Amino acid sequence: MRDSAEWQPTSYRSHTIGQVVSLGDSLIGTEVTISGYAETVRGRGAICFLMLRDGTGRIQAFLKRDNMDQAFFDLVQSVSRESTVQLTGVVAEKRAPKVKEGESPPPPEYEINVSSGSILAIASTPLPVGVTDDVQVGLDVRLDNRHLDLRREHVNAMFQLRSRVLQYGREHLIAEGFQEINTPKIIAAAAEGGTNLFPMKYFDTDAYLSQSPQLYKQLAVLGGLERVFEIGPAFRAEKHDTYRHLNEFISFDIEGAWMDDEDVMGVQERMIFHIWSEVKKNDQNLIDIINKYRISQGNEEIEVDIPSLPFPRIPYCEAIEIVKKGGGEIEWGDDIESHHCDLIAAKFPGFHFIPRWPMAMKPFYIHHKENEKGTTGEQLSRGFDLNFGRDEMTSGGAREHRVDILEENLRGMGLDPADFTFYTDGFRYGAPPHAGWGLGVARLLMVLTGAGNVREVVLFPRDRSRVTP
Ligand code: AMO
Repeated sequence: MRDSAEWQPTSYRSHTIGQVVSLGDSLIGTEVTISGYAETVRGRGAICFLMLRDGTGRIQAFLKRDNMDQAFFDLVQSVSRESTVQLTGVVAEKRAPKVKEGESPPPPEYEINVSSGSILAIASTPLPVGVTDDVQVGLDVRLDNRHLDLRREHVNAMFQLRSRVLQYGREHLIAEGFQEINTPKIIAAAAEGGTNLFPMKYFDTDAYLSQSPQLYKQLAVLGGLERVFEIGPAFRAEKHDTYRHLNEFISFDIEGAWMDDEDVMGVQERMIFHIWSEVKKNDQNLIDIINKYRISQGNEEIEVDIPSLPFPRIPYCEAIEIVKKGGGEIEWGDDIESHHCDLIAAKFPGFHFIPRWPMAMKPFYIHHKENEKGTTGEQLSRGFDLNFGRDEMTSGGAREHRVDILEENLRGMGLDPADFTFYTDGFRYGAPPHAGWGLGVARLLMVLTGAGNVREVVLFPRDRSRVTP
């Protein structure tokens, strides 16, 4: 439930239920109007009890037929679960349960003695997804009915946590001098390779949905904004069908002038440290709600373990050796896949960076690593990943800021520099060395909440088979 202490009255309520419950004593005898979802109705005949819930709490309402419009009383008595109801009544202390001698009484609870109200919208029956009961339905049914799924306490808690993570991330970056930008999502050239673009018609020309804010965040820095960040959608037409890939995801990006790969790894680890510390300090109630559900499902509880700084750095060449020693099949120059990451995670279970990938495996905008070659003499880069366990959270790196080399890189990757002049022109008039990263928000949330599927922490996920709701 959300803290609503500061919420102002609205046309539909004088108080949130959370305010009534927490102000308690000081509201006894006061008339309030509350609105919420009907959870249960008990009692027949002349009196009934309605449990009402809003996003901030739940409270029992006491209704007596003689005290109100009788038609309204009858409607409430037969109201279906999850219908929305507005009630006006006086706050009273609930009769305390008897306690045995020597036991201390429980804290007081409050109820509303209703005098009037109205049914705002009747819920259809049966509910396709139960809100307060424990009936299990599959993820697909839940996602088809996300509007109801979100009313379940632990699902709601996940999305509150998501909002907190973004808030703390923003907060940290702003404190480090970054400013928030928004870059276009309709674009003409691929940042991350041409194979996984969603094409679209833009009036009479061809355009694409953006795979990453990469080129534009760099242009913002080249233009003098110095340190920028963006939290926005990225689209990838990848035919993946996994627990961690979606075709639309929220990418949390930064870019900073006068910074290299080490500098932005520092920003990343400090930001994650801040997020974890703030969640631990402020949001244990949300973690507890998620744990209550996890226990009911026979899953282990999650704990917010604040990671220590600095995160381990396991350079690509070393990572390959760890995988080989662990019995994994891998050669220098291969991608490090999830099953390889398991072998690395056995040694480094928490967050860890994998810096200095081979240059040939990195996009054209990545800077090479000077004075250092790979095991077989190949060029290394200033590109890095951040992993947790078997999953990649982030890619990033120092960028090439010299336009002639950039154009050479483009040609080397089979791309035509003429298609990128909107980008390369940004480097022609003095370009600061710069670096940045892109973090998959949902992947980070999976770590924090213990969710086994990225769809759990995305409101309306888009995958190969899902474009609605
Ligand atoms: P990259 O392509 O590695 O790098 O993406 C950055 C991070 O975004 C997340 N991610 C995804 N999440 C869910 N579904 C997907 N299909 C998906 N694809 C990527 C991952 C990944 O680590 N421009 C660079 C970043 C940079 O260098 O600044 C980029 O986009 O967590």
